Amino acid sequence: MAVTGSESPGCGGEPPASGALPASVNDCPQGSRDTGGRPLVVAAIPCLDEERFIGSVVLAVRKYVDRVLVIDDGSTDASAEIAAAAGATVVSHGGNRGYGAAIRTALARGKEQGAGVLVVIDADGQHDARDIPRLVQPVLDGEADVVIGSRFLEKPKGVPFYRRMGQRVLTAATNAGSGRRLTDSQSGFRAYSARALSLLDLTEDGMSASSEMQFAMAGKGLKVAEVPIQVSYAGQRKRNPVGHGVNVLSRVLVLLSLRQPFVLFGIPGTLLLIGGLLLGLRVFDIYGEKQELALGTLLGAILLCLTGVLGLFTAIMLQAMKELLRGQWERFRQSEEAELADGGRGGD
Ligand SMILES: Nc1nc2c(ncn2[C@@H]2O[C@H](COP(=O)(O)OP(=O)(O)OP(=O)(O)O)[C@@H](O)[C@H]2O)c(=O)[nH]1
Ligand SMILES: [Mg+2]
Repeated sequence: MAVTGSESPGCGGEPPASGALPASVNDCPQGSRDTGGRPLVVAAIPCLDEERFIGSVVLAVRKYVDRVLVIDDGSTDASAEIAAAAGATVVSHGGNRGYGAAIRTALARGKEQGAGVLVVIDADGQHDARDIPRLVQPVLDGEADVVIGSRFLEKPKGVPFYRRMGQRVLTAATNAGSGRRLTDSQSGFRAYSARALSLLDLTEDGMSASSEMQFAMAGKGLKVAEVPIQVSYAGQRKRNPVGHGVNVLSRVLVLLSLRQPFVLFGIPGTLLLIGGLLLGLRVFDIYGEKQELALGTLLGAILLCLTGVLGLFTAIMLQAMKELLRGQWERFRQSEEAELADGGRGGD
């Protein structure tokens, strides 16, 4: 993992202009400043081929944070060069590892740099950097570990209908799976506390990372807040919304089945098995009353019992896989962190 650009701790240094938020860092060549004792606010921007927007996004974000990191994920355009020229530190994956992998790198880098708050914001200019202070404030006040910029907390302006519907389905599935009720499970505009950075543990490489985050936040007992944001959809869309929606939804189901196999398979399996056994008893009843075999009821009972046993078996298998994967994932994380530390030593 390569790092370009540089941070200049100590650049600037006066206390924030207003409240607990950092003052502008426009006068600071690499977007970094001495925080004078207040929590360090770092922004991380996952980026893939965003040369049209990344420069202006970095410049806009720098006004509200101490440092800007751009996690470049194998962009084939000039994104990395423009981001560095605009004052960001570019962390390069060297190839496309996916949005979720970029978020993992962002969290790890934020933690490594001692961020009191890490803001993650998209590189394509859809988010408004002026919203950063409102996202950061609940973390600074100790009211939240994760603050999500929600497009749906207030009436969304200019969000196309098909997107609203798609987002609603993904949020409903993620809420049901995680047990946490949020209005926008897929927002890429978020702020994290230092506690969240050290506790969140993600595995998803793709766009389903936002849903996985909601599972992880619930699992770790993190305090979550939402603040309303408006998003611009003026530019061209980059991904097919149907393919994107199906992909995230299927990953949410996989996540749920791996995290809570007994909820997804064990409970329905048990209910089906009980239903099958009761139907089986009914077959005996009918035979006792009429001396005839109720073939339809018998077939129904066999089908229910088989499906129930299959559900229970799947739940047990997934539980065993979960235990196995936990060890594997720990090893993978350790090697990823070692790689990140090597990159940091080589480039920072
Ligand atoms: N590092 C990294 N960033 C990515 C990847 N895919 C997307 N991104 C960035 O993640 C952010 C969100 O991705 P988008 O493709 O804009 O997703 P979206 O906002 O849901 O979709 P649109 O409405 O079409 O813009 C943008 O800043 C992208 O540049 C990736 O594979 N790696
Ligand atoms: Mg976008």
